[in-house]
Amino acid sequence: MGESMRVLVLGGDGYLGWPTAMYLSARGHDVTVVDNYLKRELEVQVGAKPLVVPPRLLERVGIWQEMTGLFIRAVENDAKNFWGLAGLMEAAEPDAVVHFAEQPSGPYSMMGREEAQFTLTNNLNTTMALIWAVLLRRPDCHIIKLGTMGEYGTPGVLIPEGWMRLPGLPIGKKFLFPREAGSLYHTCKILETDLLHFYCRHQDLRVTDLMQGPVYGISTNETELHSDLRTSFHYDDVFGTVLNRFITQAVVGVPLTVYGGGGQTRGYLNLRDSLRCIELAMESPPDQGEMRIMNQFTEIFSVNQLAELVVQAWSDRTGQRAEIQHIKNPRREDEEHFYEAEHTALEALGLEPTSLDGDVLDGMLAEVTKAGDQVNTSWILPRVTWRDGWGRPELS
Ligand code: USQ
Repeated sequence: MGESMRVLVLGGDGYLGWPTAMYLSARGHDVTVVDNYLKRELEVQVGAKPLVVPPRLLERVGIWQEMTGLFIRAVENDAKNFWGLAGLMEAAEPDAVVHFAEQPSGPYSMMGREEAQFTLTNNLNTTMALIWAVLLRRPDCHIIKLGTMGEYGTPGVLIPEGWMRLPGLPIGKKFLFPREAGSLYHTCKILETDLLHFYCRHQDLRVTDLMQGPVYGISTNETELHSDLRTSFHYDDVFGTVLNRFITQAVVGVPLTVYGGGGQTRGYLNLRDSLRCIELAMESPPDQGEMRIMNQFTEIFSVNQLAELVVQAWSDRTGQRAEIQHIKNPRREDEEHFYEAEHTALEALGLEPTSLDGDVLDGMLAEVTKAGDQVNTSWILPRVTWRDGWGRPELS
C-alpha cells in the first residue's frame, strides 16, 4: 500500500465514483466525495432507475464508517460551482482530484437540443471550475480526469495512448492523436482533453487523462460489505453500458439487444480494475505541466462476442438459452471495423487485468438475479436514436 494521500472524488454518488471512494478509503487514503445528485435527477427525467437505488451520500458514509471504522467526508455540492470547489480545495488540501462529475451518457446527449446543450455546458463548466480551483488554490494537485476511449472513435488504424509523433519533428514533440467521437457526450470529452492540455502547457497543470472503455461489473470487495454500500448499476437504454445490460436481459428473460450487426468492437474493463487504475494513476503522478494519457481497458470484444459470452454463462448457470436479437441500430457507428489500441501504460504501473471469464460472468448473473424482480423491462429497448433523438419533431 502506498503513502496515504488526500483525495477529492467529484461525482462520488455514481456507478464509478462511490466504489472508487470506498476503495481508496480502504487503502488508507483520506477521501472526500462531492456530488449534487444530478444523475438522480436525470434518471427521473428519462424514466430510469438503477437496479438498486443506493442511499444518499451522508447516509452511506455513515454505514461505511460503521462497517469499517473509516471516515469518508461527504459534500453535497455542485462541482461546477467554482467558489464552492475553491473553498473545498483550501479546506481539504487534496493531493489528487478524481473527476467523474459529469452527465455520463452518450444516448442522453443525443436526445435533443436541450440535452445536448446541457451536456456541453454542464460537463465543460465542471471541468473548467476544477481547472481554476486547482490553479488558484492548489496548483500542485494532480487532476485525474475520466476521459473515454470513445474520444478516438474507430479510426481504422492502431490507436496509441493519446499521442502521435510525426516524422521530421524534433524529438519529444508530439500531438494529440486525431479524435472523432460517436456522440455529443464523447465529443465533450474531447473538448475537455483539449482544455486540460491547454492549461498544462500554459499554467503547468498536472493531469492524467484516463481514456476508459465501457466498464462492466456490479460488485467490489467494498460494495459487498453491506447492502446499502452497493453501487448504482444501470441496465436501462440511457445509462446502462452494454455488458451490464446483457447480463440483466438474460436474467429477466428478454432477448439480448445487439444493436445492428454487432461487429462494433471496443476495449472493456472490469469495475474492480477501473478502481485499481485510478489508484495506480494517483500513486504515480505526472510532473507539473505534464498531460499524461493512458488507455484504460483490458480486453477487446465485439458486441456479438459479449452476447455469446452471456448466452454461454446463462446456459452454464441455468441450463436455459438466452435469446439474442439484432435490432435496428439506434446509433450511427461502424458495425464492422478494424480495432486495435495500445494499453500498456497502466499495466506498466502494476495493473493485473481481470479476464472476463465464466466465473466473472456467473458472479454478475448471480448478483443481478438477487434483485431481478426490481427490473423494469420497459427501460430495455432503446428509446433514443442518433437521427431522431427522443422522437422530437424538431430533430426529425
Ligand atoms: N450496444 C449494443 N446493445 C446495447 C447497448 C449498447 O449493441 O444494448 C453497443 C453500442 O451500440 C456500442 C457498444 O455497445 O457499439 C458500447 O455501448 P455502451 O452503451 O456500452 O457504451 P458507450 O455508449 O460507448 O459509453 C460507455 C459509457 C461512457 C464511456 C464509454 C467508453 O457510458 O461513459 O465513456 O462507454 S467507450 O465506449 O470506449 O467510449
